[in-house]
Amino acid sequence: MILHDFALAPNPRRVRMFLAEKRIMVPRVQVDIREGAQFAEDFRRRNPWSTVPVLELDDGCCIAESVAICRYFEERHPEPTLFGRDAREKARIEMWNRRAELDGYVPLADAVRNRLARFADRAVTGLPSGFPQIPAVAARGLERYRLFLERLDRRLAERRFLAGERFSIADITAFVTVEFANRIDERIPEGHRHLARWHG
Ligand SMILES: N[C@@H](CCC(=O)N[C@@H](CS)C(=O)NCC(=O)O)C(=O)O
Repeated sequence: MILHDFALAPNPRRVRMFLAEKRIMVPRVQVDIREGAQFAEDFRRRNPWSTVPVLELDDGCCIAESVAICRYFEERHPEPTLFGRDAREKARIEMWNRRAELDGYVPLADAVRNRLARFADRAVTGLPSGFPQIPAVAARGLERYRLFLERLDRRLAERRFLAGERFSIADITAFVTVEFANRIDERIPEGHRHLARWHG
């Protein structure tokens, strides 16, 4: 088994945090997406969508998508659970993880990719060119990300972690998102003290 990783990228970081929580060691290889290694033919054979992370199993089966990879490890190593135990907890964690990804990570990624010079003509992940940056998309992404932080702060006023009293995959997704925002110098706003407590 090998994890196709890139140390500087947020989605592979989700998987690395997940593995660290479960104390699982997996051999890793770096795919330097800043140098375009995700577009090399041998990588595209593993994941035609040209994104990391990818988990390659011993029989050659390749699993892309960070949450799918995390689910694989949850099945193989159930303890400590990061996806929940019973129907209710599993559903709550799924709900918060989807919110963190769809209302937090995705808008923020739009803001980052439509703003940083490094992504000029590459505003869409996994494509080498042909997608110019659109400043209005960056602005809307940032607005939505800030709204997400407000909601997160309100939620964390009531609960220790996103989905309740147990740390979960939802916290990992949200944490990596908040860290990713540093790329565009977007910090946790002053008044968000519950969010600041959770972030540590
Ligand atoms: N939904 C995917 C997103 C993967 C993704 O966007 N990966 C980025 C790194 S964080 C990537 O590989 N980017 C390649 C590129 O920019 O072309 C997942 O959760 O794994």
